[in-house]
Amino acid sequence: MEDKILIYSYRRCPFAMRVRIALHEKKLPFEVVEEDLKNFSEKLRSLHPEAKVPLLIHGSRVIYESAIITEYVDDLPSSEPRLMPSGAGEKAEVRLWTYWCNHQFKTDLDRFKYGTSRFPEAECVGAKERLMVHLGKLETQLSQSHWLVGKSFSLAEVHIFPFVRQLSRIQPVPEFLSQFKAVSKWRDEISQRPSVTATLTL
Ligand SMILES: N[C@@H](CCC(=O)N[C@@H](CS)C(=O)NCC(=O)O)C(=O)O
Repeated sequence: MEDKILIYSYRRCPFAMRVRIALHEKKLPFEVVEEDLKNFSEKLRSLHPEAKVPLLIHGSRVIYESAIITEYVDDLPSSEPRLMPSGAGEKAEVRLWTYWCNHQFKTDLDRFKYGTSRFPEAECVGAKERLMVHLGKLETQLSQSHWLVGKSFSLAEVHIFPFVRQLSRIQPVPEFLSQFKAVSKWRDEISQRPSVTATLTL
């Protein structure tokens, strides 16, 4: 692969973490422009219509939206392993987990984590209970199957793990997390993957 891959990232951003994990899993060399969340560079602002990280530049291509970037990276020729399963049904499952993460899990995680310092009180009421329902959904899946989709680590893990990690890094650690034993085991196993440990040092 000739063109250099450059990502605009922010160390603590779970969306950017998705992209860094995917690139490490695929063993694709890349360079990182570390952005300051409170003061994005002019370059990033000029390239991203919503001024957000992550953003990827590959040759003349500019790609944003983390789950679009990870699919792009996965589709690059001669890059292995494939992180998106090959069957139509399993592809749809990965995209459904991603949709659920972006629209449900993350929504309630943010309301639980930040509360009324960021969100209207009405949105925060019941956030913990909704989050526990979401964790129950993950727990059910991971009690039946080692991975979220199919028989191997996939983009479903790449997309969801950073948010489960974010939840478990809240201080004090939410006491209800220990109830979700399969989720905790899954998170701890993924935390040890070289792609994740490499990502955490960036
Ligand atoms: N849907 C986007 C979300 C990216 C996102 O929200 N990134 C945050 C940092 S974690 C950001 O850049 N926020 C800046 C802002 O919203 O002004 C994706 O998947 O890439």
